[in-house]
Amino acid sequence: MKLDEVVITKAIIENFTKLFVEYTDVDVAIAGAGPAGMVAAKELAENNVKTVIFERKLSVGGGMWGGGAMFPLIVVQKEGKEILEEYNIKTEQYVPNYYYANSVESVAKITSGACDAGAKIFNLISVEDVMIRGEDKRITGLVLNWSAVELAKLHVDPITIRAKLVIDATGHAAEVCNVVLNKIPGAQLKTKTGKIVGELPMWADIGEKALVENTVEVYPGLIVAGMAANAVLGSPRMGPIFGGMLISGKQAAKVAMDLLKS
Ligand code: 48H
Repeated sequence: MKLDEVVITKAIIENFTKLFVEYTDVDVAIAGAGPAGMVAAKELAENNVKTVIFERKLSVGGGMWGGGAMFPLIVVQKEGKEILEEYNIKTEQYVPNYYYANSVESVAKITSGACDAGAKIFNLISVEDVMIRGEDKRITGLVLNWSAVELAKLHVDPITIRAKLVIDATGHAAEVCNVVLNKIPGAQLKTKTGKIVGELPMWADIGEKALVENTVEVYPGLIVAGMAANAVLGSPRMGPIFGGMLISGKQAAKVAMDLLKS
């Protein structure tokens, strides 16, 4: 049978549109497909929570690909190793409680885990704003545009999806939390200052431990996860140890599921 390029084109456009329309109304929308966002997505989808991730870049994986200073290995502690093993990622012990894994294998298998669980990942789409409703100006969705539009600095109006909850997993920049503070008059985050406290200098032990308790609903309808959680709540960065990101992803899913039930 001869191949017809127009059939290929229709297969892509028709099916992308169908899928995207299905995901304009979800339980949980996640901004950012780094390790924290993707682990959260897997946990949620596995529990039949309709979950979508929007990722600005062409590739998912955030800061995990590059390991530490482009040496493609990540380090995790015992709890992190156990999560990597859930994804079938090979780990080796270096010294007690320090394990390492290949960063490329880690991204590939974490991505695969999220997809297999049923989470939908849309790449090349940037979250540029939030949708709000009600007296408490609750977050009720995300405002999206093609990353190409953002990169080209074109003025093209965005589109919107509705979500019962949003997770800000955008890493150091905590972009969704910044939007909330910059655009919602009088918005207060549930942090000690009501604002983004800001990330503290490197202190791996404290930074890793802080991640679980920093993974909270910081604003009505908005949960913060991963590096964004430490940036918003004011805890240290931790360098190329990734256990906390994975644990925070799981915690974000738990917080979301508890909120969806309440
Ligand atoms: C769509 C967006 C937007 C947007 C950003 O940076 P990440 O890997 O984030 P985490 O929290 O999963 O992991 C953090 C980790 O990679 C890290 O940076 C560590 C451990 N640092 C320690 C240290 O000391 O420096 O992924 C975030 C993702 C990226 O893929 C972005 O492209 C994406 O979010 N993103 N996607 N819309 N507005 N903003």
